[in-house]
Amino acid sequence: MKRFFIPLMIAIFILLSACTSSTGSTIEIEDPWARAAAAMVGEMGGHNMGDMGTPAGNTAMGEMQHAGANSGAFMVIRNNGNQADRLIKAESDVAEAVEIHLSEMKDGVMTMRQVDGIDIPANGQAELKPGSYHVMLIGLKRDLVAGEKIRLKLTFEKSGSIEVDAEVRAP
Ligand SMILES: [Cu+2]
Repeated sequence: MKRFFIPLMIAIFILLSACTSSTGSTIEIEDPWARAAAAMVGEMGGHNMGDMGTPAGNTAMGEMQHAGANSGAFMVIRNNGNQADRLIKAESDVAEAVEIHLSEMKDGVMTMRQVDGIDIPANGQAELKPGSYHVMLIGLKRDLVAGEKIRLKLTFEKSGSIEVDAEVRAP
């Protein structure tokens, strides 16, 4: 009996550790959503950008009023693990390009810039919200209509890729 016992314990131990490591992701995405926006660059979008004479993404208006063709996605990213992780990439089929951005107040003006990633502390969270970190959807290929869902693929340094459906909400 004792002969079997030790190998059995070893086998169980290996199984358990394989399970916990393959469960892998300790990342949880809460309440993902994207801002409704029209893809077309028509009367509004087109000439507005030209008239302003400033590069997109560096205007005083922040992400609220990009020419119609952009949108933003927001969520809370929870890390239930004991190791810090980092969001390093975001992708979606609905936009030509997807970047990770940070909006900030600078001298009373809302600006935003691209960042390399967003740290998700161990047993902590990062909040992506208007006026702060966000996933920038640049060059919408189609309208984002309130009520529908769009697929986002988020890639983390340690946890790999996670796909989520973000609900489109009216601005
Ligand atoms: Cu942005």
